[in-house]
Amino acid sequence: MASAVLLLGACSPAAPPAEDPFEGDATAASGAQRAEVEIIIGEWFIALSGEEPPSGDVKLVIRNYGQYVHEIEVIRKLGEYQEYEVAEIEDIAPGETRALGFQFSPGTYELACTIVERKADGRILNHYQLGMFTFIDVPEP
Ligand SMILES: [Cu+2]
Repeated sequence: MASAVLLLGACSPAAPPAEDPFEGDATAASGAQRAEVEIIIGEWFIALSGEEPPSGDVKLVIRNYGQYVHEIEVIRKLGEYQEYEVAEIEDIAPGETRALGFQFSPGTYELACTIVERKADGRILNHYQLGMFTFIDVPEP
């Protein structure tokens, strides 16, 4: 006599959606207060629209008011000759706004666009040399 065997499909629980630490508001869920700092960029400037960021968890909101694609590198300055890149947002299109979650320590940072491009008419545009950098000083908490 044949017995019927029921095969039940394994039911694996759905994984919760992963939070993107660079785009979302991941810390809001934990109840932490995240400061927001707006940075405006264009030809040929990088500027904070408000106050300098505090130390700790900060959401950088970058708006490209220019006609060209730009990028933002966040560079930690350690003394006069030491520095290292700690974050980067590339390919920010004209009119685009991008967000980046970042943990600031007290000290000096440089924000820079280091794109070097050759235009159709042969001009070479070095964004940094044209003025796309600024320094920010993050105070002790
Ligand atoms: Cu640029």
